[in-house]
Amino acid sequence: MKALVINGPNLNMLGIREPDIYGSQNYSELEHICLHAGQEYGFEAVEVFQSNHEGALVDKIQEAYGVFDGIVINPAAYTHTSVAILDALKAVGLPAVEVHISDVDARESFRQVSYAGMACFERVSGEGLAGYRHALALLADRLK
Ligand code: CA2
Repeated sequence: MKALVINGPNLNMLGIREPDIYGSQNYSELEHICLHAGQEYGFEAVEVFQSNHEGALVDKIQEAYGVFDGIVINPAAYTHTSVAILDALKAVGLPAVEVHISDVDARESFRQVSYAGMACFERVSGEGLAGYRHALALLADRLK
């Protein structure tokens, strides 16, 4: 079982600003949580990727085909805008879990639309960085 964790724009800024919304842990801690959860749930490998660029996120999803068994994705702002990311997830057909650090449904109305979520079998939202661990648990259950 191999998992790819994908993070979208500005998530590399975690811990630097807006701690009231996204917490005070930084991006390295997010990576650590994912790698640790991967071991805990029996993944042979977990790769954690981040980009601020939509096309790079699409490329990474495509490259996952035949390499990874599932995807955990926080497309960040592209959640609410990107049909390209939705299409890439559909194209590779890998089981995917959508994760958000904040509770997007309790925020602005524009955050309540998720294109990527239409290609995901589950969504985790509002659990902070612990949500990544939860998402990997859901993915492991699905793959077993
Ligand atoms: O709650 C989430 O995980 C989001 O995907 C985060 C995105 C936001 O656009 C989504 O609506 C919900 C924003 C990520 C930006 O992260 C920052 C971290 C620190 C400082 C500023 C932004």
